[in-house]
Amino acid sequence: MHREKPELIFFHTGNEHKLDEASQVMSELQIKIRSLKDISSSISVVEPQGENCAQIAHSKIMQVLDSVEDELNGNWLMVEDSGLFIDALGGFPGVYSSYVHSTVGNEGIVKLLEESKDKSARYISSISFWDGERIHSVQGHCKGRISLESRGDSGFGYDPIFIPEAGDDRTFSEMTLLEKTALSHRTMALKMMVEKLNFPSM
Ligand code: ITT
Repeated sequence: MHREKPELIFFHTGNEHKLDEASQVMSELQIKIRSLKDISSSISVVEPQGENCAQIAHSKIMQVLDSVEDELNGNWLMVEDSGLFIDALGGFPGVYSSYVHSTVGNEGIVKLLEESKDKSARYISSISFWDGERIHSVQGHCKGRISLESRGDSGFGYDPIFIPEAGDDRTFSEMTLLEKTALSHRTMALKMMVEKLNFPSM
C-alpha cells in the first residue's frame, strides 16, 4: 500500500521526553510531531491494562480516537506504550514500568538485581497509529543491560541504569538526545511506522 507521507502527526502522551525524542527522529524525515494537547485539552483516557505494550497501545488509541477523531481533520494520530523488560526478573517491570519507576524507582530495580549475574534487559516501544483511515501497530526494541551504578543526567525513567548493547559502556543518560535516538527502541518503532506505509517519496 502506498500513502502520502504525512506532514504532521499528533502524539497523545503526557511524557515530554517521548515527545522530544519523537520530534527529533521525525524531523529528519520532515514530519512534524505535535502534542495532541495543542488541539484538544480535555481527552480523558483510562490507562488501559494489558498483557503487553502492543495491547495497551491499541486500547489507548481506540479511546483517544473516540474522543478526538472529529478534531483531527484527517491528520495522523499516534500513541506509544513502552517499558523495560529485565530477563532475570521474568520481564519485570514490563507493562508496569511507569508505576514501578514512580514507586521503587531505579534504586529498587538495582536492589532486585544485585545478586543476579544476568543483567540483560530490553526496552520495548509499541506504537499504535491512525492514518486517517485505519489503525496500524508497530514495535521496536533496544537490547542492553542494567548498570548497578546510576550514571548521567539526561533522558528519563530507567535511562540512568540502562546501557544499550549497541553503544559503548555509557548509560542512555550519559548520551545526548541524538546519541540515544540513534539506538533507541522508540526510534526503531517510529521508523517502522514510516516504513509500514511505504511512502512513495521515501
Ligand atoms: P504516556 O503513557 O503518557 O505516553 P508514560 O511515561 O506513562 O507516558 P508509558 O505508560 O508507556 O509512558 O510507560 C513507560 C515507562 O517505561 C516510562 O514511564 C519509563 O519509566 C519507562 N521507559 C519507557 N521508555 C523509556 C526510555 O526511552 N527511557 C527511560 N525509561 C523508559
